[in-house]
Amino acid sequence: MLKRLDELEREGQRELAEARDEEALQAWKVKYLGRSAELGRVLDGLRSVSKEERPALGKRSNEVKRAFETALEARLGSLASARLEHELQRERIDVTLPGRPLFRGRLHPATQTLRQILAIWAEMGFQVYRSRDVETDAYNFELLNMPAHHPARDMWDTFYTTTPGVVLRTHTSPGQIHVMRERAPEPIRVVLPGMCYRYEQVTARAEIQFNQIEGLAVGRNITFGDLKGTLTAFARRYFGHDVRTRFRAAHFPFTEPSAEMDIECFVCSGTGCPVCKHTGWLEILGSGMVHPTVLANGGYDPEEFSGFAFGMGSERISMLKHRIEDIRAFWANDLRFLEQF
Ligand code: FA5
Repeated sequence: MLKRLDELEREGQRELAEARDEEALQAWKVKYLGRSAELGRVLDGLRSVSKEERPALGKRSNEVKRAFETALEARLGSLASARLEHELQRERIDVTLPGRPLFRGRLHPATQTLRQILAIWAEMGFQVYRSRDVETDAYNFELLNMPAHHPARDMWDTFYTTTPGVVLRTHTSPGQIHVMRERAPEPIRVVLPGMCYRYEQVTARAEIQFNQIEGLAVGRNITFGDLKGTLTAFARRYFGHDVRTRFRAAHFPFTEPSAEMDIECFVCSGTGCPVCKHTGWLEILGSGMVHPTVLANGGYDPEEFSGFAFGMGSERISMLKHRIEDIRAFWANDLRFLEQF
């Protein structure tokens, strides 16, 4: 009997070593450790063995059983790790590696500037009013106090459409008439952002399309002092609290009096440099008190109401703030430029 147990152990271990997959291991388990396995039968038959033989035989049977169980456990373990190894080789994905960064788009620098400027005007109580890009001659010129053949029309080189009397707006000022006609006789405090179009020679400072932000305030007691105070407050919020400003007399047919506002050149602090063309000042906007004719065209009695208006080119302002030397960079779609913002 003991001899048979030794043989059984050898056979079992040999067959176990030959089992290649889980199915074979299961079959091996049934054969060597199952209910009707030979080893089980030996243990069952212990009672019929003589008292003297019984302890040695029992001990040996249990040894073989434990040896089989341990060996099976080890084989199952090594099979599982071999399978894992195989899977890892096949998949070749290392889930512990950091992910690839996704390319994130960003807002165009012109949009960023528009939003920054509009946010400041919003803080100062100005609502955004959107007006159309394609305008009639009447809104772009006539209602702004520039009748047909008025020489001031030459200030704006205009794109005419094939429809007579329809133009691409040359400035955001026609929006003034739209908003006044919509709101009269209520007080107004709005900013009107939008693209403007001019049939101009394209240069480092001038594009054929550019954004302007118009502003309009209409009420009963609005003075030139309000205009100066409001525009100075804006310049301080946008360019920094100690920026110096100045107003110069100018002419626009739709404002009287009219003024252009300059800020002190922040490159040279006013001492003169190529950026400010050695004047120490940089022009940022045109402005003035709304002309009585324009107020009347908008539906406000100029005897009772007054107002101020201004118009700034937002790309030009962005160029000053970020020291951009050529306005053409805004619409050239060059990622090297765009990615800097
Ligand atoms: C006007 O267009 C007036 N409508 C502004 C205004 C509004 C005055 C309300 C009074 C009351 P001007 O043509 O100067 O003015 O243009 C205003 C701003 O637009 C300029 O200061 C400049 O910043 C910008 N701008 C004008 N032409 C161009 C251009 N070709 N390319 C880029 N920006 C331009």
